[in-house]
Amino acid sequence: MSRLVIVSNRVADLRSSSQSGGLAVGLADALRARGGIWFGWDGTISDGPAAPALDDIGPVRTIAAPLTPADYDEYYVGFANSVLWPLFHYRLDLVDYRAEFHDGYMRVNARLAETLRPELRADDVIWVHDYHLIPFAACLRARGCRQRIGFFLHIPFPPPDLLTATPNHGALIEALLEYDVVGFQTSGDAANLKRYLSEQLCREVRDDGRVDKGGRSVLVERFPIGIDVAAFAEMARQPSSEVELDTLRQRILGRKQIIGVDRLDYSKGLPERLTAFERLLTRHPELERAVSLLQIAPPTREDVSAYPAIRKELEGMTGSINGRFADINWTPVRYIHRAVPRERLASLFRASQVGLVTPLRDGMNLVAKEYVAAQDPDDPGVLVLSQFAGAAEELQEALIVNPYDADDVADRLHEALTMPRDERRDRHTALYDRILRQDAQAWLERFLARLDEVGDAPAGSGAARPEPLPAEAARRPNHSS
Ligand code: ADQ
Repeated sequence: MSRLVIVSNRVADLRSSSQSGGLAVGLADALRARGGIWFGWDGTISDGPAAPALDDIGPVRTIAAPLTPADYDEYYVGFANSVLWPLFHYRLDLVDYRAEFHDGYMRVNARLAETLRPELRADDVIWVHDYHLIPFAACLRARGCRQRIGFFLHIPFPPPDLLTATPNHGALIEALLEYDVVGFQTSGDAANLKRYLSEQLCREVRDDGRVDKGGRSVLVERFPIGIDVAAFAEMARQPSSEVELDTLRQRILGRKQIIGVDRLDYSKGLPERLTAFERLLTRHPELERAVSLLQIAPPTREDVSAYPAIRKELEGMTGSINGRFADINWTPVRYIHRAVPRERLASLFRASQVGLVTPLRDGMNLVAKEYVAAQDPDDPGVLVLSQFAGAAEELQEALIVNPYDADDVADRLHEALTMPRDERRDRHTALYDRILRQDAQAWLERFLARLDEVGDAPAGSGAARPEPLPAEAARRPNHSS
């Protein structure tokens, strides 16, 4: 079997036993099984010329390169997180396009490709991840690399109308066609690329998702990402004394808990979520002192100007809701602005009667799947999920909401808090079954199978098909389902 080469913005620490989750663990296992390389940024900024650090761990080599201050400003903070991230999350208002950002993005992709090239073997299979590295295959191809190269986009892919608002969009998308497989989280994302290709680049996309480019064919397909369900469920079953004490206290007081867990990002819909919670308390005074919202939102990308602004807004709203409703022994919104160990997160999910996941736009949203995995199957909580999370395409038995509509979210929260146990169990069984069948391992195997068959199998043969969508998924999510 060919070696696997993973290229991502950050290189996972394969020597640490506490990796951040199923995805890194799954990718690391695949690397150990096949042998290969994990290549990317080491997370540091280095003023002078610095060689990348090589570390050999059994059959796996990690190669982690630093960025210069200009690379960090122009490539990472600039083009990746001030242009592509807002653009791909449908936030044209937050796009800060500058020519030097684009130049830095292309320069860093080219330099990273130049660094990796001498390490590659002719029959390697290369898997590139996410929006930081869209031109990476084109940079390798320009250096004579003919290996199979796949790309997976973890975030949404916008419709053509939005994409064309950014200079250089044509070259960016042409670069995608240098990959052999281009994977997206949802069928909507894949459809957006196909529309762009046919409308803007006049390229025909065949029914099997293949596009011809220079004598090769590129496969565009949906590969919905999953979590390590069994491991997360097991973690949630382990007692955490701190959480148990809090749960006991809540139970004695007859209180229920709604939980939200997100990086503090404007795409996650946090102010809208607080507005909806406030609406719930206003419309249902009987819930005062009977329900609280625990929002965990660790800081992220604070060098990008939009992020301190959302933090300030959230802190202001939390203060205002608590000022309006709090009582001596009841705080309606508990807001934690730091990372929490995964074990404790799992216990908190299990101890919360409602999981509130309301991004304004999200590639998948793994928190939604983690909340489902963590529940007690005999007495599960209810997932309230935004129609704009990629996960909504699969998780139709959640209560699907429009995060912009505070009344809708408040109504569904009330429904979740009062839902009979039988209905909660039925919904949870269906959701659990789906996340189990489409877990991290299934995602990884299906993508690699598609990439392995490049060049030796016609479209539609060999690899397993994706988990079919729920019957309703092709239509707009139905609130009453
Ligand atoms: P993210 O935008 O980071 O990921 P998400 O999919 O929800 O969003 O993953 C976040 C992860 O971080 C989860 O595993 C969650 O448990 C963890 N996390 C969040 N807050 C935490 C906290 N306070 N402490 C500890 N852990 C915390 C991007 C895309 C998503 C896509 C994923 C995977 O934006 O749409 O689902 O990649 O492809």
